[in-house]
Amino acid sequence: MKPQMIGLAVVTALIFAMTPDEGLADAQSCKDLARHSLSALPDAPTQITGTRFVEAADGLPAFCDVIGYTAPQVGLHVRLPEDWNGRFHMEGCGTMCGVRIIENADDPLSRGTAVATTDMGRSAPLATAEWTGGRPDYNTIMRSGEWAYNNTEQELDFAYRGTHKAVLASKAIVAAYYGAGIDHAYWRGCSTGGRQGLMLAQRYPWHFDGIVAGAPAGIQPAYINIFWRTLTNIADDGRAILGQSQIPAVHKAVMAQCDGADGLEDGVIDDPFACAPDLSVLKCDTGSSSNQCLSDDQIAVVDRLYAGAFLSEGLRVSWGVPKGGELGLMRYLLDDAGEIGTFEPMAQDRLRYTWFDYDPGPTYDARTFDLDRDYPRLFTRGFLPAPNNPDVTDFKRRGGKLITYQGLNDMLNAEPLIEYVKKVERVVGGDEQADEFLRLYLVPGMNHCRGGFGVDTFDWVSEIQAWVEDGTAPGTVIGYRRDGDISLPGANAWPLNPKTVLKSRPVYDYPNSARYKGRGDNTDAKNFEPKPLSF
Ligand SMILES: [Ca+2]
Ligand SMILES: [Ca+2]
Repeated sequence: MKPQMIGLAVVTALIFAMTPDEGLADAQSCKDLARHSLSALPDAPTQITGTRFVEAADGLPAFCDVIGYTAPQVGLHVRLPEDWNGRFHMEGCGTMCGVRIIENADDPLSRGTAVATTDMGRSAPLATAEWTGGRPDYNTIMRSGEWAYNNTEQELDFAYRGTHKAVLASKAIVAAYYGAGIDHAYWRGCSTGGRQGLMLAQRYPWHFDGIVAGAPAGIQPAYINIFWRTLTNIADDGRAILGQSQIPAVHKAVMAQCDGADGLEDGVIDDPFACAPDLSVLKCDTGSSSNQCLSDDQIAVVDRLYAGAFLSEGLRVSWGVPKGGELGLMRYLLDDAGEIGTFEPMAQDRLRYTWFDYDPGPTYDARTFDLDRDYPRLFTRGFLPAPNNPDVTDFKRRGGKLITYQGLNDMLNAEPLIEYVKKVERVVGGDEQADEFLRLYLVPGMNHCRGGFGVDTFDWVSEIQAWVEDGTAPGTVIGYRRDGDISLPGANAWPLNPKTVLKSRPVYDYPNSARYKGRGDNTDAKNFEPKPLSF
């Protein structure tokens, strides 16, 4: 400890000795916050419906826990730490939201940052686990679309307005509590959270200084891949052609042909765009298919799944399954060959309640979807939540920084994000201009947001902070794979406990992907180098 720091420690100790109820004072200001009126906040009249003071524990500092909503019914959850560092972090949501999982922001909170999240305008019952004494079934809430039935108002909130209002309200709560302005504001989210992040850069460029937008959903306004995969596997008699239990054999055959092509057999295809597997190896010798081999019809399905969807005039309307990501098909091919083909609930709800101009409603059967007839009908509403405007020049001009990333095994497809980033580059005047504020990282082997066979844990918070606050742009970023853990890093996550790290890998900004140099420990990042992807 430096001498002046010892001095500071002594002074701090004296202050605490002189004011023994320092913690209580904060508990009092947290209590007072509940009576603070924000009902006249411009564009976001807000009610704080509850506050409680939470003592420091489990790696988190003491904080004031705040719930409330902003008009019309956009739910908020805000956490205000003691010893605030002047930063504001907002955490994105997932799928169709309706929940406030503030625990996902534990890592910035543990560093002294004020954190917030929103349900995007749809406050489902039991949306806030900790306040209801148990963990609600988040997935059922988030994957259900009934709320959007003939409900344009809430669909607007889900598209962009709710997030905007929640930002206004959360920032006002932070300012009211600390009596001071925010120094730096950050957004982090993946999937729907990534969509929210891009949308903020596009529509509200003044809200955040730094945005981390992972696997943004819906850049293709009607991302029909989430149900087309099921649809293209249903025969005329309604039965599934390829069975769910056959998918592992397909994955195995693809890995046998493409995994080692990058110089390392590690379960990860570093350049899936270069992988062109010969599927004939899967063909059964005898007439009947099994979990080990496929019929001609089944191989034709796999071919279609990889190729993606096209209108009969030739226009591509969806990208295909990423090579190496086949196991992600499990949730789209719910049935075994010969069973009645059924759709994943969320995919079906998108069609029933959110994409058509007039919601067909709960009786709609996705099997009746005709690509040529119905795909062009999805655009009036499908465009509402699509974060696809490449003109983010105002965000750049304001000094905003944007990191976006996606897994290359992601069933939501990375290709639309790559194409979007290329459009942004053209709009801002080229590669170099884009480099001043934008980085795209593609992560080999990672599924949607996390999981899969590659690394899936990154300290994006430190990367974006360093870029915004010190002007240090992210270069090579190290990703980690943790033992059995694909959850978001919690409090005290960084630096990661080395005992929990199985491997680390560098990720390079697009167009590069990491390749093994050919010698040395292949779990160590330093033995990899950048090579351009084929897309
Ligand atoms: Ca490999
Ligand atoms: Ca609707």
